[in-house]
Amino acid sequence: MDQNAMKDAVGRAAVEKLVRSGMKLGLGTGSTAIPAVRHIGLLLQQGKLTDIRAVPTSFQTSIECEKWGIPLFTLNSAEIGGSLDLTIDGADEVDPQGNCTKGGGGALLVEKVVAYASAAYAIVVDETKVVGNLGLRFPVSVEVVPEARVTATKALESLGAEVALREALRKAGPVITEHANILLDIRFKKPIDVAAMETELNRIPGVVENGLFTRKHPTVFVGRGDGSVEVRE
Ligand code: ABF
Repeated sequence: MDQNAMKDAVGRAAVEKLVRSGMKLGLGTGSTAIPAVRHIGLLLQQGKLTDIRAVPTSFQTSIECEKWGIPLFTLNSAEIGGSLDLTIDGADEVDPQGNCTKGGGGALLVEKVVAYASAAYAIVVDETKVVGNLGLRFPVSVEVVPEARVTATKALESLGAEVALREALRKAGPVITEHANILLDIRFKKPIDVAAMETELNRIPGVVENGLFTRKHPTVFVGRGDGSVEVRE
């Protein structure tokens, strides 16, 4: 089964198992979360789902929702009131406890606000994203105000991380997030205490948010090469 078909299967499985009419939904970003958004759109168009109110986590997600006519709101709107029933999102890595790293897609800030405002949380990944320890292979993303680039880099290095500024492809200069910040991608040489590190990173002046997600226990949907989807509760 090719990668796209696998992502489709995992997105569909999460929607079928968890999404119900009347829900307030957080909708994630990335090539694995977007098929879930599409499936919600399809079910709405078919009349199999009704009264969905959605909060998108990025421009990419908003555009996909607009295509499918999924009703969009901000987290602050009266219709949402700052709390969601369920969020479905992708991840860069997920460990056996369900802790994740996110931010490779550049949208970690709103992804975290939305995830932590949700009663239930679901992560959709393919099997290559499942790791023993986070942050050793794929970097942890840290969103930083541009003025703190050097000071935050030094502070992150003092925590034992290798730090790289995320550069824009085919364009000189850094990636600028939807909230006008930069991203520092950090790698650790040995396993870290992920819950403690999530707190520690946010104590650095100028760090807006980081891509460690350890405070929500998600249902993890893992797409496999043979087309099956494993559900880890
Ligand atoms: C979002 O998109 C992020 O949390 C994560 O960084 C990225 C994963 O994208 P993909 O599913 O395309 O690998 O879900």
